[in-house]
Amino acid sequence: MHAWPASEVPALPGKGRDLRIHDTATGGRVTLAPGPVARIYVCGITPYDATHMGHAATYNAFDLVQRVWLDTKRQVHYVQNVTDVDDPLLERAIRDGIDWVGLAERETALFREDMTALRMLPPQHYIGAVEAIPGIVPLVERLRDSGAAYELDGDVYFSVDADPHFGQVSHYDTELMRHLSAERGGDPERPGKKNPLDPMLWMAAREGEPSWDGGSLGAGRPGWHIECVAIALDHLGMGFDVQGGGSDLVFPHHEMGASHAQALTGEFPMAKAYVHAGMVGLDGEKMSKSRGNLVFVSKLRRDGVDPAAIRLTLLSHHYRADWEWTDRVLQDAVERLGRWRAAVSRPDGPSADALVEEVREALSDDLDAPAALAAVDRWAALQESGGGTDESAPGLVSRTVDALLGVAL
Ligand code: 5CA
Ligand code: ZN
Repeated sequence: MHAWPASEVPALPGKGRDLRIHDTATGGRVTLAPGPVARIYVCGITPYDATHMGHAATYNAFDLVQRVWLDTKRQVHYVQNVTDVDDPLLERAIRDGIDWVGLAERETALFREDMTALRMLPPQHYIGAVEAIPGIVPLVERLRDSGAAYELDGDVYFSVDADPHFGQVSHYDTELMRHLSAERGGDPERPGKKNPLDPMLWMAAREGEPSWDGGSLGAGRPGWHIECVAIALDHLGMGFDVQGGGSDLVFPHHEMGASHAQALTGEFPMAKAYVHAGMVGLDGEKMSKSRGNLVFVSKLRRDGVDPAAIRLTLLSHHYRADWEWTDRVLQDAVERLGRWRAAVSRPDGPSADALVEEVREALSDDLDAPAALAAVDRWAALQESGGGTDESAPGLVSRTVDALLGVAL
Protein backbone atom coordinates (compact mmCIF):
# COMPACT_ATOMS: atom_id res chain seq x y z
CA MET A 1 0.00 0.00 0.00
CA HIS A 2 1.12 3.56 -0.39
CA ALA A 3 1.50 5.68 2.74
CA TRP A 4 1.06 9.48 2.76
CA PRO A 5 3.32 12.40 1.86
CA ALA A 6 6.05 13.44 4.27
CA SER A 7 6.26 17.00 5.52
CA GLU A 8 9.76 18.36 5.50
CA VAL A 9 11.72 18.14 8.77
CA PRO A 10 14.06 21.13 9.17
CA ALA A 11 17.58 20.42 10.42
CA LEU A 12 18.45 22.13 13.72
CA PRO A 13 21.81 23.48 14.86
CA GLY A 14 23.82 21.42 17.36
CA LYS A 15 23.29 17.83 18.29
CA GLY A 16 20.17 15.81 19.11
CA ARG A 17 19.99 13.49 22.11
CA ASP A 18 19.53 9.77 22.42
CA LEU A 19 16.05 8.72 23.42
CA ARG A 20 15.39 7.37 26.91
CA ILE A 21 12.00 5.72 26.86
CA HIS A 22 9.75 3.70 29.12
CA ASP A 23 9.73 0.03 28.15
CA THR A 24 6.65 -1.95 29.21
CA ALA A 25 8.56 -5.24 29.20
CA THR A 26 11.21 -4.22 31.73
CA GLY A 27 9.01 -1.70 33.49
CA GLY A 28 11.79 0.86 33.38
CA ARG A 29 13.50 3.32 31.12
CA VAL A 30 15.85 2.16 28.41
CA THR A 31 18.26 4.35 26.48
CA LEU A 32 17.97 3.53 22.81
CA ALA A 33 21.18 4.04 20.91
CA PRO A 34 20.55 2.52 17.50
CA GLY A 35 23.14 2.52 14.77
CA PRO A 36 22.75 4.82 11.77
CA VAL A 37 19.31 3.35 11.08
CA ALA A 38 16.71 3.19 13.85
CA ARG A 39 13.94 0.63 13.39
CA ILE A 40 10.36 1.03 14.57
CA TYR A 41 7.13 -0.89 14.04
CA VAL A 42 3.85 0.78 14.99
CA CYS A 43 0.56 -1.06 14.88
CA GLY A 44 -1.78 0.57 12.40
CA ILE A 45 -5.53 0.99 12.27
CA THR A 46 -8.29 -1.47 11.64
CA PRO A 47 -10.02 0.64 9.00
CA TYR A 48 -13.70 0.30 9.75
CA ASP A 49 -14.26 3.83 11.03
CA ALA A 50 -12.54 7.20 10.83
CA THR A 51 -9.41 8.25 12.77
CA HIS A 52 -10.38 9.39 16.24
CA MET A 53 -8.42 11.38 18.82
CA GLY A 54 -7.23 8.20 20.53
CA HIS A 55 -5.59 6.96 17.34
CA ALA A 56 -4.15 10.40 16.68
CA ALA A 57 -2.66 10.58 20.18
CA THR A 58 -0.97 7.20 19.79
CA TYR A 59 0.48 8.04 16.36
CA ASN A 60 1.61 11.40 17.72
CA ALA A 61 3.71 9.61 20.35
CA PHE A 62 5.53 7.53 17.74
CA ASP A 63 5.93 10.50 15.45
CA LEU A 64 7.88 12.13 18.29
CA VAL A 65 10.09 9.05 18.56
CA GLN A 66 10.99 9.47 14.90
CA ARG A 67 11.63 13.18 15.26
CA VAL A 68 14.00 12.65 18.20
CA TRP A 69 15.94 10.10 16.13
CA LEU A 70 15.99 12.30 13.02
CA ASP A 71 17.40 15.09 15.17
CA THR A 72 20.34 12.79 16.01
CA LYS A 73 20.96 12.54 12.24
CA ARG A 74 19.88 8.92 12.12
CA GLN A 75 17.70 7.49 9.43
CA VAL A 76 14.47 5.97 10.61
CA HIS A 77 13.10 2.78 9.19
CA TYR A 78 9.42 2.91 10.07
CA VAL A 79 6.88 0.18 9.34
CA GLN A 80 3.15 0.29 9.96
CA ASN A 81 0.37 -2.14 9.09
CA VAL A 82 -3.30 -1.80 8.19
CA THR A 83 -5.50 -4.59 9.57
CA ASP A 84 -7.58 -4.63 6.42
CA VAL A 85 -9.23 -7.96 7.13
CA ASP A 86 -10.45 -8.86 10.61
CA ASP A 87 -13.69 -9.64 12.45
CA PRO A 88 -14.65 -6.07 13.42
CA LEU A 89 -14.18 -4.84 9.83
CA LEU A 90 -16.26 -7.69 8.38
CA GLU A 91 -18.95 -7.20 11.02
CA ARG A 92 -19.20 -3.47 10.30
CA ALA A 93 -19.45 -4.07 6.55
CA ILE A 94 -22.31 -6.54 7.11
CA ARG A 95 -24.05 -4.16 9.53
CA ASP A 96 -23.89 -1.33 7.01
CA GLY A 97 -24.63 -3.54 3.99
CA ILE A 98 -21.42 -2.52 2.22
CA ASP A 99 -18.46 -4.28 0.70
CA TRP A 100 -15.67 -4.84 3.27
CA VAL A 101 -12.93 -4.06 0.73
CA GLY A 102 -14.53 -0.72 -0.12
CA LEU A 103 -14.99 0.11 3.56
CA ALA A 104 -11.32 -0.61 4.31
CA GLU A 105 -10.14 1.42 1.31
CA ARG A 106 -12.32 4.39 2.19
CA GLU A 107 -11.28 4.54 5.83
CA THR A 108 -7.60 3.98 5.03
CA ALA A 109 -7.75 6.88 2.56
CA LEU A 110 -9.28 9.10 5.23
CA PHE A 111 -6.60 8.02 7.72
CA ARG A 112 -3.90 9.06 5.25
CA GLU A 113 -5.53 12.47 4.88
CA ASP A 114 -5.74 12.89 8.64
CA MET A 115 -2.11 11.86 9.15
CA THR A 116 -1.00 14.27 6.43
CA ALA A 117 -2.99 17.13 7.95
CA LEU A 118 -1.48 16.41 11.37
CA ARG A 119 2.04 16.31 9.87
CA MET A 120 2.70 12.76 11.08
CA LEU A 121 5.73 11.38 9.27
CA PRO A 122 4.78 8.42 7.07
CA PRO A 123 6.16 4.89 7.36
CA GLN A 124 8.48 3.71 4.59
CA HIS A 125 6.49 0.49 4.44
CA TYR A 126 2.73 0.69 4.88
CA ILE A 127 1.47 -2.86 4.57
CA GLY A 128 -2.03 -4.29 4.58
CA ALA A 129 -2.82 -7.65 6.19
CA VAL A 130 -4.22 -8.91 2.89
CA GLU A 131 -1.05 -8.13 0.97
CA ALA A 132 1.01 -9.77 3.74
CA ILE A 133 -0.78 -13.14 3.47
CA PRO A 134 1.81 -14.77 1.13
CA GLY A 135 4.46 -14.04 3.78
CA ILE A 136 2.28 -15.12 6.70
CA VAL A 137 1.47 -18.63 5.42
CA PRO A 138 5.07 -19.98 5.49
CA LEU A 139 5.58 -18.60 9.00
CA VAL A 140 2.51 -20.42 10.29
CA GLU A 141 3.67 -23.57 8.50
CA ARG A 142 7.07 -23.26 10.16
CA LEU A 143 5.53 -22.82 13.59
CA ARG A 144 3.32 -25.86 13.03
CA ASP A 145 6.19 -27.98 11.71
CA SER A 146 8.38 -27.11 14.70
CA GLY A 147 5.63 -28.04 17.17
CA ALA A 148 4.95 -24.44 18.26
CA ALA A 149 1.51 -24.53 16.65
CA TYR A 150 -1.25 -27.11 16.33
CA GLU A 151 -4.43 -27.68 14.42
CA LEU A 152 -7.93 -27.64 15.88
CA ASP A 153 -10.81 -28.41 13.51
CA GLY A 154 -8.90 -26.88 10.60
CA ASP A 155 -7.86 -23.72 12.50
CA VAL A 156 -4.23 -23.34 13.55
CA TYR A 157 -3.31 -22.15 17.04
CA PHE A 158 -0.04 -20.91 18.48
CA SER A 159 1.08 -22.72 21.60
CA VAL A 160 2.09 -20.05 24.12
CA ASP A 161 4.07 -22.71 25.98
CA ALA A 162 6.46 -22.83 22.98
CA ASP A 163 8.03 -19.52 24.03
CA PRO A 164 9.92 -19.62 27.33
CA HIS A 165 9.64 -15.84 27.45
CA PHE A 166 5.86 -15.75 27.14
CA GLY A 167 4.47 -13.23 29.64
CA GLN A 168 7.52 -11.00 29.65
CA VAL A 169 5.97 -8.11 27.78
CA SER A 170 2.89 -7.57 29.95
CA HIS A 171 3.83 -9.49 33.14
CA TYR A 172 0.09 -9.96 33.68
CA ASP A 173 -1.16 -12.91 35.74
CA THR A 174 -3.06 -15.75 34.10
CA GLU A 175 -6.45 -14.55 35.26
CA LEU A 176 -5.99 -11.09 33.78
CA MET A 177 -4.59 -12.61 30.58
CA ARG A 178 -7.68 -14.81 30.24
CA HIS A 179 -9.98 -11.88 30.83
CA LEU A 180 -8.22 -9.64 28.30
CA SER A 181 -7.90 -12.43 25.78
CA ALA A 182 -11.70 -12.92 25.83
CA GLU A 183 -12.25 -9.16 25.57
CA ARG A 184 -9.74 -8.56 22.76
CA GLY A 185 -10.40 -11.09 20.05
CA GLY A 186 -9.22 -14.33 21.71
CA ASP A 187 -11.28 -17.43 22.50
CA PRO A 188 -10.11 -18.80 25.88
CA GLU A 189 -13.33 -20.80 26.28
CA ARG A 190 -12.95 -22.83 23.09
CA PRO A 191 -12.69 -26.54 23.94
CA GLY A 192 -9.73 -28.54 22.70
CA LYS A 193 -7.05 -25.88 23.03
CA LYS A 194 -3.79 -26.84 24.72
CA ASN A 195 -3.76 -23.63 26.72
CA PRO A 196 -6.86 -21.37 26.88
CA LEU A 197 -4.65 -18.39 26.04
CA ASP A 198 -3.36 -19.86 22.76
CA PRO A 199 -4.20 -17.40 19.95
CA MET A 200 -5.25 -18.27 16.43
CA LEU A 201 -2.60 -18.08 13.72
CA TRP A 202 -4.74 -19.16 10.79
CA MET A 203 -8.52 -19.35 10.65
CA ALA A 204 -9.95 -21.92 8.24
CA ALA A 205 -12.34 -20.46 5.67
CA ARG A 206 -15.82 -19.74 7.07
CA GLU A 207 -18.99 -19.73 5.01
CA GLY A 208 -19.68 -16.26 3.62
CA GLU A 209 -16.32 -14.82 4.72
CA PRO A 210 -13.31 -13.96 2.56
CA SER A 211 -10.50 -16.50 2.45
CA TRP A 212 -7.13 -16.96 0.75
CA ASP A 213 -4.97 -19.85 -0.35
CA GLY A 214 -3.04 -21.05 2.69
CA GLY A 215 -0.89 -23.76 1.06
CA SER A 216 -0.71 -26.73 3.40
CA LEU A 217 -2.85 -24.82 5.92
CA GLY A 218 -5.84 -24.86 3.61
CA ALA A 219 -7.93 -21.87 2.61
CA GLY A 220 -8.45 -19.28 5.35
CA ARG A 221 -7.28 -15.98 6.73
CA PRO A 222 -4.55 -14.93 9.17
CA GLY A 223 -4.86 -14.27 12.87
CA TRP A 224 -4.23 -10.78 14.12
CA HIS A 225 -0.88 -11.13 15.93
CA ILE A 226 0.93 -13.08 13.21
CA GLU A 227 -0.04 -10.34 10.76
CA CYS A 228 2.08 -7.76 12.57
CA VAL A 229 4.93 -10.19 13.24
CA ALA A 230 5.19 -11.24 9.60
CA ILE A 231 5.29 -7.61 8.47
CA ALA A 232 7.77 -6.56 11.17
CA LEU A 233 10.16 -9.47 10.58
CA ASP A 234 9.98 -9.03 6.81
CA HIS A 235 10.87 -5.34 6.88
CA LEU A 236 12.81 -4.89 10.11
CA GLY A 237 14.11 -8.26 11.29
CA MET A 238 14.51 -9.28 14.94
CA GLY A 239 15.77 -7.00 17.69
CA PHE A 240 14.33 -3.81 16.26
CA ASP A 241 14.25 -0.75 18.46
CA VAL A 242 10.61 0.02 19.20
CA GLN A 243 7.37 -1.91 18.99
CA GLY A 244 4.66 0.68 19.47
CA GLY A 245 0.93 0.99 20.01
CA GLY A 246 -1.68 2.05 22.53
CA SER A 247 -1.78 0.45 25.99
CA ASP A 248 -4.75 -1.69 24.93
CA LEU A 249 -2.30 -3.64 22.74
CA VAL A 250 0.02 -4.74 25.58
CA PHE A 251 -1.99 -7.93 25.97
CA PRO A 252 -2.70 -10.02 24.04
CA HIS A 253 -1.41 -8.37 20.86
CA HIS A 254 2.16 -7.41 21.71
CA GLU A 255 2.67 -10.29 24.13
CA MET A 256 1.58 -12.82 21.51
CA GLY A 257 3.44 -11.08 18.71
CA ALA A 258 6.70 -11.18 20.66
CA SER A 259 6.16 -14.88 21.42
CA HIS A 260 5.43 -15.70 17.78
CA ALA A 261 8.62 -13.96 16.67
CA GLN A 262 10.73 -15.49 19.44
CA ALA A 263 9.41 -19.00 18.73
CA LEU A 264 10.09 -18.50 15.02
CA THR A 265 13.65 -17.26 15.35
CA GLY A 266 14.86 -18.56 18.71
CA GLU A 267 16.05 -15.02 19.39
CA PHE A 268 15.03 -12.76 22.28
CA PRO A 269 13.77 -10.10 22.53
CA MET A 270 11.83 -9.18 19.42
CA ALA A 271 12.08 -5.47 20.24
CA LYS A 272 14.42 -3.45 22.45
CA ALA A 273 11.50 -1.44 23.83
CA TYR A 274 7.76 -2.04 23.93
CA VAL A 275 6.27 1.40 24.06
CA HIS A 276 2.63 2.08 24.86
CA ALA A 277 0.58 5.23 24.70
CA GLY A 278 -2.19 5.96 27.21
CA MET A 279 -5.86 5.83 26.32
CA VAL A 280 -7.82 8.90 25.34
CA GLY A 281 -11.33 8.96 26.69
CA LEU A 282 -14.52 10.88 26.21
CA ASP A 283 -17.15 11.32 28.91
CA GLY A 284 -15.40 8.91 31.26
CA GLU A 285 -14.93 6.01 28.84
CA LYS A 286 -12.12 4.93 26.52
CA MET A 287 -12.75 6.38 23.08
CA SER A 288 -13.39 3.37 20.87
CA LYS A 289 -15.01 2.43 17.63
CA SER A 290 -16.97 -0.32 19.30
CA ARG A 291 -18.38 2.09 21.92
CA GLY A 292 -18.99 4.80 19.34
CA ASN A 293 -17.98 7.69 21.67
CA LEU A 294 -15.69 9.27 19.15
CA VAL A 295 -14.22 12.62 18.24
CA PHE A 296 -12.96 12.33 14.67
CA VAL A 297 -9.96 14.21 13.31
CA SER A 298 -11.73 14.58 9.96
CA LYS A 299 -14.86 16.04 11.56
CA LEU A 300 -12.86 18.67 13.43
CA ARG A 301 -11.01 19.52 10.22
CA ARG A 302 -14.31 19.92 8.37
CA ASP A 303 -15.50 22.18 11.19
CA GLY A 304 -12.52 24.43 10.45
CA VAL A 305 -10.29 23.49 13.39
CA ASP A 306 -6.63 24.06 12.50
CA PRO A 307 -4.83 20.67 12.46
CA ALA A 308 -1.91 22.37 14.24
CA ALA A 309 -4.27 23.04 17.16
CA ILE A 310 -5.36 19.39 17.20
CA ARG A 311 -1.73 18.38 17.29
CA LEU A 312 -0.98 20.83 20.11
CA THR A 313 -3.86 19.33 22.08
CA LEU A 314 -2.27 15.90 21.75
CA LEU A 315 1.14 17.27 22.68
CA SER A 316 -0.17 18.94 25.83
CA HIS A 317 -0.64 15.47 27.41
CA HIS A 318 2.16 13.08 28.27
CA TYR A 319 1.94 10.15 25.90
CA ARG A 320 1.74 7.58 28.70
CA ALA A 321 -1.08 9.33 30.53
CA ASP A 322 -4.74 8.41 30.07
CA TRP A 323 -6.68 11.60 29.46
CA GLU A 324 -10.06 12.95 28.44
CA TRP A 325 -10.86 14.86 25.30
CA THR A 326 -12.88 17.99 26.10
CA ASP A 327 -13.70 21.20 24.24
CA ARG A 328 -11.61 22.98 26.87
CA VAL A 329 -8.35 21.14 26.03
CA LEU A 330 -8.84 21.98 22.35
CA GLN A 331 -9.64 25.61 23.17
CA ASP A 332 -6.46 25.88 25.28
CA ALA A 333 -4.45 24.59 22.32
CA VAL A 334 -6.08 27.07 19.92
CA GLU A 335 -5.09 29.89 22.28
CA ARG A 336 -1.55 28.58 22.70
CA LEU A 337 -1.14 28.29 18.93
CA GLY A 338 -2.27 31.90 18.55
CA ARG A 339 0.27 33.08 21.16
CA TRP A 340 3.10 31.13 19.53
CA ARG A 341 2.26 32.36 16.04
CA ALA A 342 2.15 35.97 17.21
CA ALA A 343 5.49 35.47 18.99
CA VAL A 344 7.33 34.10 15.95
CA SER A 345 5.86 36.64 13.57
CA ARG A 346 7.97 39.47 15.04
CA PRO A 347 11.23 40.38 13.28
CA ASP A 348 13.38 39.63 16.33
CA GLY A 349 13.15 38.30 19.87
CA PRO A 350 14.96 36.76 22.83
CA SER A 351 17.64 34.21 21.95
CA ALA A 352 16.23 30.74 21.25
CA ASP A 353 19.47 28.78 21.65
CA ALA A 354 18.49 27.54 25.12
CA LEU A 355 15.01 26.72 23.91
CA VAL A 356 16.30 24.27 21.31
CA GLU A 357 18.19 22.42 24.03
CA GLU A 358 15.22 22.46 26.41
CA VAL A 359 12.89 20.96 23.82
CA ARG A 360 15.50 18.34 22.94
CA GLU A 361 16.04 17.46 26.59
CA ALA A 362 12.29 17.22 27.28
CA LEU A 363 11.55 14.93 24.34
CA SER A 364 14.56 12.69 24.82
CA ASP A 365 13.38 12.20 28.42
CA ASP A 366 10.55 9.72 27.71
CA LEU A 367 8.91 12.05 25.17
CA ASP A 368 7.94 14.72 27.70
CA ALA A 369 5.97 16.86 25.25
CA PRO A 370 4.21 18.91 27.98
CA ALA A 371 7.66 20.01 29.23
CA ALA A 372 8.62 20.90 25.65
CA LEU A 373 5.47 23.03 25.29
CA ALA A 374 6.23 24.74 28.60
CA ALA A 375 9.66 25.70 27.27
CA VAL A 376 8.14 27.27 24.14
CA ASP A 377 5.54 29.01 26.33
CA ARG A 378 8.37 30.58 28.34
CA TRP A 379 10.06 31.89 25.21
CA ALA A 380 6.74 33.26 23.91
CA ALA A 381 6.10 34.97 27.25
CA LEU A 382 9.54 36.62 27.12
CA GLN A 383 8.80 37.73 23.59
CA GLU A 384 5.44 39.18 24.66
CA SER A 385 7.07 41.15 27.44
CA GLY A 386 9.23 42.80 24.82
CA GLY A 387 12.40 40.97 25.35
CA GLY A 388 15.11 40.66 22.72
CA THR A 389 16.86 41.70 19.56
CA ASP A 390 18.04 38.38 18.16
CA GLU A 391 16.91 38.43 14.54
CA SER A 392 17.42 34.69 14.09
CA ALA A 393 15.31 33.74 17.11
CA PRO A 394 11.77 33.68 15.66
CA GLY A 395 12.91 31.53 12.74
CA LEU A 396 14.80 29.16 15.01
CA VAL A 397 11.76 28.76 17.26
CA SER A 398 9.56 27.96 14.23
CA ARG A 399 12.02 25.40 12.96
CA THR A 400 12.38 23.79 16.39
CA VAL A 401 8.62 23.52 16.85
CA ASP A 402 8.30 22.14 13.33
CA ALA A 403 11.21 19.67 13.47
CA LEU A 404 10.69 18.28 16.96
CA LEU A 405 6.96 18.71 17.59
CA GLY A 406 5.55 18.52 14.06
CA VAL A 407 3.67 21.81 14.40
CA ALA A 408 3.87 24.37 11.60
CA LEU A 409 3.69 27.91 12.96
N1 5CA B 1 -5.11 -2.83 13.83
C1 5CA B 1 -4.87 -3.00 15.22
C2 5CA B 1 -3.40 -2.97 15.55
S1 5CA B 1 -2.50 -4.12 14.61
C3 5CA B 1 -5.60 -1.95 16.03
O1 5CA B 1 -5.51 -1.99 17.23
N2 5CA B 1 -6.28 -1.03 15.35
S2 5CA B 1 -7.14 0.14 16.02
O2 5CA B 1 -7.69 0.88 14.92
O3 5CA B 1 -8.07 -0.40 16.95
O4 5CA B 1 -6.17 1.03 16.81
C4 5CA B 1 -5.07 1.67 16.19
C5 5CA B 1 -4.12 2.23 17.24
O5 5CA B 1 -4.78 3.22 18.02
C6 5CA B 1 -3.63 1.16 18.22
O6 5CA B 1 -2.27 1.41 18.55
C7 5CA B 1 -4.49 1.39 19.45
O7 5CA B 1 -3.83 1.00 20.64
C8 5CA B 1 -4.68 2.89 19.40
N3 5CA B 1 -5.92 3.34 20.08
C9 5CA B 1 -7.18 2.87 19.89
N4 5CA B 1 -8.05 3.51 20.71
C10 5CA B 1 -7.33 4.42 21.42
C11 5CA B 1 -7.64 5.39 22.43
N5 5CA B 1 -8.88 5.59 22.86
N6 5CA B 1 -6.63 6.15 22.93
C12 5CA B 1 -5.35 5.98 22.50
N7 5CA B 1 -4.99 5.08 21.54
C13 5CA B 1 -5.96 4.31 21.02
ZN1 ZN C 1 -0.47 -4.83 15.41
